[in-house]
Amino acid sequence: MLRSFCHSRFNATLALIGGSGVQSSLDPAGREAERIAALFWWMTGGTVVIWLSMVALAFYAIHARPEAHTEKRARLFIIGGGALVPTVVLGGLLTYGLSMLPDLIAKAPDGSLRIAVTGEQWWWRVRYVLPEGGEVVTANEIRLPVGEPVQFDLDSPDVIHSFWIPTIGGKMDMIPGRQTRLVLHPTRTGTFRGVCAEYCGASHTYMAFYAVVMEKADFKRWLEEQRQPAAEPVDPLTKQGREHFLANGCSACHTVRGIGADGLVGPDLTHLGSRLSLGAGFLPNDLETLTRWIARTNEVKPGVHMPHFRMLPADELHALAAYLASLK
Ligand code: HEC
Ligand SMILES: [Cu+2]
Repeated sequence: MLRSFCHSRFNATLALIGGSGVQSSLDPAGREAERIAALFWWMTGGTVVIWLSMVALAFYAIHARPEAHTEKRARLFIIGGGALVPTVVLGGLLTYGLSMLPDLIAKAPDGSLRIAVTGEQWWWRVRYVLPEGGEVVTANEIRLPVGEPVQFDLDSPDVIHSFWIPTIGGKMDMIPGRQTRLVLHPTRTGTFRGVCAEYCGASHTYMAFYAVVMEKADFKRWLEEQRQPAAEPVDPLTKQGREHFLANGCSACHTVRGIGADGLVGPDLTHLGSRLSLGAGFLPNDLETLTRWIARTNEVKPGVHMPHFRMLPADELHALAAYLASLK
């Protein structure tokens, strides 16, 4: 377990230090992130120029002889350098920054892909709103078609979270009792990482997700697969696993479409096996981790709202994990 924790921290740290990778706003893969990166470089450039001028002036002031300046020139210098130049420079940078706002909070054009994301403690409920009506429900992973605008409708039932995929765009708060909106335009395919950017409780740090930007045709195929009910178990082990899932009350909290499990407290598990991560973007999705998750949930994720199932015999845990892993 510790290894997995360190592993994900390690990855995130690397991404931050490297200034590139799956979670960097300076290596943009979206139109909004490109603008934010440009804003960052202009502001940084402005800061460097102002700082260098101030250092130069300080050196000049140390070495200049006071009698070299008339009273009038000194006053002009104070008004010009102390008020006029800062007002013009900072005003310019501010205007440039503010002029981006209307675009960043605009609605997506009619007919655009819409995804409702709810921030839960501490995971993401994801619903694709289909243009023909209906929804495709999944969790803890977001897939997007490249080159198309997508509108996220964001909310939360209890505490404030913030939805952020740094590589694709800016962040937006998820506020109880209100719906907020974020429009993004992914510009290249790849697997990126999103995080919760507002401290929301014990497992805030472990509330992440993968955002996979795909070719349009691949995305369509993926969405159609996600729309299907859960795969039928084909071998005795996974068949047993399904029975254990229903017998142990997992279905009170989890939905697995097609087997009569329709709980809404936890993430939809209908296609759990197809997801890149487990437990909201911070654990690898493999059999070993899945078994540990079910048996020792509370040790794996602090404050988690899922009971642990340590009392189950090992073969039952194994069958449960095998069944969930088979749900591609
Ligand atoms: C009381 C409600 C509850 C019960 C009962 C419950 N779970 Fe959960 N489960 C949750 C919640 C809430 C989460 C999300 C936790 C998080 O990531 O913070 C979760 C997460 C999971 C995940 C990770 C999902 C993902 O998207 O990564 C798996 C797998 C899982 N549960 C399996 C099970 C199994 C198997 C059982 C029965 C043995 C079970 N759960 C029983 C509430 C429950
Ligand atoms: Cu959060």
